[in-house]
Amino acid sequence: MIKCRDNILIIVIFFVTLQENFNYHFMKRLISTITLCITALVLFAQHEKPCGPVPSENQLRWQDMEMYAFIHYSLNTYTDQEWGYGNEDPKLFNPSDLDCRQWARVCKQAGMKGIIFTAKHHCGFCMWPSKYTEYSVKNSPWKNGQGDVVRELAEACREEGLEYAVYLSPWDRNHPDYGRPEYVTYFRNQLRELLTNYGEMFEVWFDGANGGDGWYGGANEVRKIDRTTYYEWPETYRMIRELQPKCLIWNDGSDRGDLRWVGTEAGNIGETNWSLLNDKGDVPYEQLHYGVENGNVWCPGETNTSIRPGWFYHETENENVKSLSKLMDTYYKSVGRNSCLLLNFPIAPNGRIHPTDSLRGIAFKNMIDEVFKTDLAKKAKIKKQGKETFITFRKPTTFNRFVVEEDIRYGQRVKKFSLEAEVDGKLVPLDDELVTSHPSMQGGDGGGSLTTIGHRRIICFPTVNATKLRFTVLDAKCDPVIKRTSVYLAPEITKDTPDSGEKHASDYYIFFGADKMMFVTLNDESTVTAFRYLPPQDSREGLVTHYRISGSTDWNTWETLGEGEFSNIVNNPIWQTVRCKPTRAKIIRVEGLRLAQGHRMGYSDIEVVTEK
Ligand code: FUL
Repeated sequence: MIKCRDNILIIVIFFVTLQENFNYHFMKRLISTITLCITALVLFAQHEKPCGPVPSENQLRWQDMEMYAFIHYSLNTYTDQEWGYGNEDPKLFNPSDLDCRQWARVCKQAGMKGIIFTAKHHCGFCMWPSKYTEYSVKNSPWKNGQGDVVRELAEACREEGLEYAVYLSPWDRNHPDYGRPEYVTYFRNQLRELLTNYGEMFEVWFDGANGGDGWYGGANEVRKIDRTTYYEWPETYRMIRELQPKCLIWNDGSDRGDLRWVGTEAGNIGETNWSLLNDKGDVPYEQLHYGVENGNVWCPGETNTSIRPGWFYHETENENVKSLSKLMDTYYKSVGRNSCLLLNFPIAPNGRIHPTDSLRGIAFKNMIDEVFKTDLAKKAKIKKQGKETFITFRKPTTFNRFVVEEDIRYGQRVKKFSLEAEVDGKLVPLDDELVTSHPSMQGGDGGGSLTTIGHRRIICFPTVNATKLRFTVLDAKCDPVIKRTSVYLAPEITKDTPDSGEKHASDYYIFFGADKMMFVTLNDESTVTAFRYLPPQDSREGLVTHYRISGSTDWNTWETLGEGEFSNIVNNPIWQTVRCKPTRAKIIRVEGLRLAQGHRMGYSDIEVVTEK
């Protein structure tokens, strides 16, 4: 619009000059009228000035990416863990068939516009030969220590025309100095290597998991840090801005980056989603998930989730790759809610994306293309009348998706809107069938409960056959600037539930022996091969982060089946599986050695896996 306004001004000057050179009365009048009209246009264009905070050039470019991939790959891939402790042997890293080009090809075909790679996860192992540590690929057998995964991936992305970026975990369970100022210098040195040696990056992702127990050079202790001060983020941000001016900064802490986490790893953002936060202070879950309506900085939400339950590859999850309907649901609840989707593809131990994940990713992209192939509004008459838009179809038309976009260059404006379809001569309200939460936002006033729009809002509703659609902006911060209204008919897809293919004991009885001790008694003595725990889903209360599991046949002698940490269970409260050597047991004892919150251990579901 700015450019357009400049052009209009040039035309005005042109006509004024032209007018001065004409003597004919008629021509003079005609030219004055045209000049007047154009001046009115200029004034109108000026009317569309920003309303509240607006996105930067970088944020605008980012928003248009819509979908990009995460790749989780590290020593965890070889230890079957989600979080390494920091003492895992670098010699474990020896993929037979590592192929970054395969990753890039798959991601591209899955509709991803870029890749963010775990250059360093919490275990501290570096996937590039950093000169600041020995804990890296240079001490692995892969390519005799001469390899550099970050370089191979950066090159593969460039070849495929994908953007490239890195994840650098601030928490480092390997480094002896973690928790001391020396570590922050080390962290910054590593970041500088990544920012300078591998070409342009579109984003830098810093994880929010910070501090806890770890190896720390052999200290084996708990180290706590103050997230708001320890890393001296403002200094690090200055370095990033200087070295990579086009790079977006991800942060979920108190220092405002360019993007925010959405408070969950389940793959959804609030149906009400303001791309705004306040520039100061901590950001609680509600603000991460829904944004802040009157926030004073532009900070859009990035929805991150994995194509499998976990972030790293686990063979046991091969049957649990997300279904097409689940992925579409994620798409509607991220891209369709004014967010971008960061979808993770884990790398298997051979160094490639597993075929099930790649096929599912590609099917996902095909389905998106299929749904949004034909905009039915293109064949209809669209009439704007104040805050209402009428889409009148030539004949009764069947549809179930509505897409609307604001021109966010002028800020995010719409607070509330409604959607109605004319069916058999009567207007029926259309609600977002994917909205289940946030009661304060439920208007319950028939189609008036739809809230924010932003870059794009997709409304899914049961299929209707209608002659007309009415879209009404009911409340907005300033005059709405709507740039798209489209209508689609999405094919039905069956909701399939993946099956893990294992036998689970169904005849058991659970009781608590103490606040943090649970017993599971099986009807018959069996050979137990795994224990599974689904933590509480709605709160951290009672959620077990560290466990010990034992089995017994007689209540007297107990054999330990497993002991350890349920890594990342707070942010990603999925089923946790503890495998054990086949052990005869009738009673399983579960001890919650540490809880995320509260005093009494909690659970949503329990499974005992036995030999058939
Ligand atoms: C989390 C981490 O702790 C997980 O391991 C994973 O990397 C995810 C993307 O972020 O907070």
